[in-house]
Amino acid sequence: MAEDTGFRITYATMSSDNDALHEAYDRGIEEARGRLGLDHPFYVNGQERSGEGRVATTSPIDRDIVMGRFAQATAADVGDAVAAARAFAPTWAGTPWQERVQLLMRAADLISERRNVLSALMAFEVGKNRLEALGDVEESADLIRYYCHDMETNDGFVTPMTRLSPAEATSDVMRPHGVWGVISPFNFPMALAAGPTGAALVAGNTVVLKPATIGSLCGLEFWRTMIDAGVPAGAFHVVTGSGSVAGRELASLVDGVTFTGSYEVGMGIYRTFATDYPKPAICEMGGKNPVIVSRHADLDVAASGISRSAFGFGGQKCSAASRAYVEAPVYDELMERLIEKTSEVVVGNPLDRDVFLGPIIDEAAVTRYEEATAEAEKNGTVVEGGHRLTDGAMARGTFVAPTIVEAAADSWLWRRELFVPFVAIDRVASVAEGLVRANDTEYGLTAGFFSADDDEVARFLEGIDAGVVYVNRPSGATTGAWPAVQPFGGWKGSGTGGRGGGGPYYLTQYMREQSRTIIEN
Ligand code: UN1
Repeated sequence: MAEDTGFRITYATMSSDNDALHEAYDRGIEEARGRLGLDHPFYVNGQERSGEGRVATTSPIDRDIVMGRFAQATAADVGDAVAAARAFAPTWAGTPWQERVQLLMRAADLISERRNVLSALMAFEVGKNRLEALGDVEESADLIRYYCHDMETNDGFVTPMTRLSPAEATSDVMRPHGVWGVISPFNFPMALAAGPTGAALVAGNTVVLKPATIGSLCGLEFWRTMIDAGVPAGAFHVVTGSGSVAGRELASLVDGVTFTGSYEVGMGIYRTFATDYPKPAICEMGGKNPVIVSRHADLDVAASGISRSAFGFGGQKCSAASRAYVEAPVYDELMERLIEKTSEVVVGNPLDRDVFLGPIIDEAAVTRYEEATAEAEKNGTVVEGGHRLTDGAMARGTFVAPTIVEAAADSWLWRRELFVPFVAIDRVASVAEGLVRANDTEYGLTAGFFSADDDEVARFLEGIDAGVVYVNRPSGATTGAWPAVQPFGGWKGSGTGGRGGGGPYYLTQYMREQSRTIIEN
């Protein structure tokens, strides 16, 4: 059992000096160390499979830490996993929904119980700080709980309908599609595997999960926790391997798919998924999330919200704040406070108690960061940061300084998703101009606004094209949605649904309606 440290962690948790929590986490780190550097098979029907070849990954904290060597699934392995899931699908769909809910609630509790070791493994694997890693694990459990709760409040989605005569009875029943594929990203390696998997399973689909290569260990640990909790091995399978082989094959075989990742890959899946007949493809893609700061804003709150959302997990959330438009009269003061907040960001080993910003994911991310900095130097000004950090042990990892830039209006820095701790700021003459520029993007995921003026707030809410919006939020201007609190999903190029995860319209995407009329004689 995880000790009850009496402290609830979400992404909105700003700090924790709770000793019991940290001591429990420290023990999680020690347990996690014992699980590093091992060989990992993947699992079809609970049976180990070795695929073809293994890929070793290292920790972004320190290239000398080998996370593990992960078996690479071939197209044939993925075919076997989908066939196994298909064979079990009628049994799982035929299991009373109350039993599915009971099993999944147990799985959610087991995830919470194991949160310290799971989040420490995650910190090693992707470089999340303590609160962000604990948040990711607890979000996984809460997403599953939310979908179970949704199933219960809707009575299993069985609805009695109107009778045209006493002899006629019609019920409306939401039923699963069959086999669901889940392709999850590195940045929320538990939550973005657990959320779609939990929804698909509680709805009665069987699932094949393909986690990102960096994130495979968390994916496998999530799978094991579900199986340990009693989810049948026929209902949930996991394959590790590349996106171009295993991911592509998975998307070609399943009845429904949930992909979270880049716009390019997501749109590719969305365009090609349905070949023979229409099938659901839920794609959650990128963001280029804007913040608007009005002259009526509390600037301290705004600076805090921007800093936390631009630099939290190194800007590697699709919800990260990457653009800020500030009304001219408060621009200088906002910039001053933002520089101050940024200089207070503690960068270093994310396993350490007081570190906020760990490494970014890999060398390719460092290259993107360096290209963005070069563009700001050429076409604007680097106000703060802009360099790789190599002091001491950081030399063995992929650490960079949190960065604030000013950039010319036509710079690509305003358009391209970077996924690094990097925010561009500009002056605007009015909130209306801020809105026009905020919406000038192919994306529409999250957005933030800071103002004490209610009319302005109403205009922002009406005018902004984004699925998740926050007003005057110091814990995150654009990040930190929590299940049952902020449904999370994007508009435009950010997502297919406009029906957020952890919200009331998500689960039914995993089901199809059957209207059943029976004439009694
Ligand atoms: C993602 O980064 O892919 O609101 C989505 C947040 C997180 C976002 C997760 N729940 O910041």
